[in-house]
Amino acid sequence: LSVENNLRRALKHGEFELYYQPKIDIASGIMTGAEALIRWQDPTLGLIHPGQFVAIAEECGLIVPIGRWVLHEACRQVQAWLDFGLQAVPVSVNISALEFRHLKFLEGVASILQETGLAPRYLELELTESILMHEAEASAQVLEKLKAMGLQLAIDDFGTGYSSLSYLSRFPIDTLKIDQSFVRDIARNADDAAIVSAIIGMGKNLQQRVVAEGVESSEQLAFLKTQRCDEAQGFLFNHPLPAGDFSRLLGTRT
Ligand code: G
Ligand code: G
Ligand code: MN
Ligand code: NA
Repeated sequence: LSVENNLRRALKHGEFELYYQPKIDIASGIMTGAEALIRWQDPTLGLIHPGQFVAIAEECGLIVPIGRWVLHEACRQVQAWLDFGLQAVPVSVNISALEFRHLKFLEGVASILQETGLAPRYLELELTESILMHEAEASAQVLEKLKAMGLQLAIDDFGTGYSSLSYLSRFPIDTLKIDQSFVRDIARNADDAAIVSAIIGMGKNLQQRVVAEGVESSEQLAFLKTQRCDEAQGFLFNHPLPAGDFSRLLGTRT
């Protein structure tokens, strides 16, 4: 209960912050996008990672207003980069099940885009397989509406949930993000290498971009390159960065 009260206070007092982690086009090395990752700057405890509070926020429903804040802040920030003349990239936002199923989710996304003036192609939503497969027909309809609005859609942690492959091909998904648990040992473990290759091949056939998450070594990157994986995200390139540091990265791009 006290964490819940602290989360309410954090929302009210502006203690949340977004960090941004670049996604890199493997063939060219160019940054193609970034994932927004929430952090909580508690006045006494310091920087708190989402692993320590997102599940609690989901249990008490506070993830809905927190998620709205995240979406608004991400859109506001990208529009600010554009207004500043920086070559901004699309930003991906993690969406919780409760947010996605909220009756006002679509309305909320639309009003945030309107309030911030951001072109919808700069916003990507990351959804997990379990979010989508729970009431798959209803999910498909929400996804179609988001696509009609012009947003990008990604499946996060791909491979860890269970997707019906027939649904997967019918959902209007732009991007598959391979979960980092499969990427970790690709250079050494033949089974993980086979799984990652299969996901890349499937993405190609379904015309979806494939992003490998958690890329930490040049050996992992070399393998992904041989398999023609589209993009990579991970500590090999950048850790998640505060907005100021990320802005400098945008400013120094050629
Ligand atoms: O760095 P990392 O600790 O940022 O993130 C840990 C987990 O928290 C990941 O599973 C990530 O998807 C989730 N997460 C990060 N930011 C957000 C957010 O803004 N909203 C939601 N719902 N989850 C987030
Ligand atoms: O579930 P999701 O994919 O949204 O979670 C992203 C999480 O992965 C965040 O906690 C982020 O900080 C973390 N992360 C990003 N890059 C790396 C990496 O190269 N290695 C590891 N171990 N974690 C990473
Ligand atoms: Mn994610
Ligand atoms: Na992920």
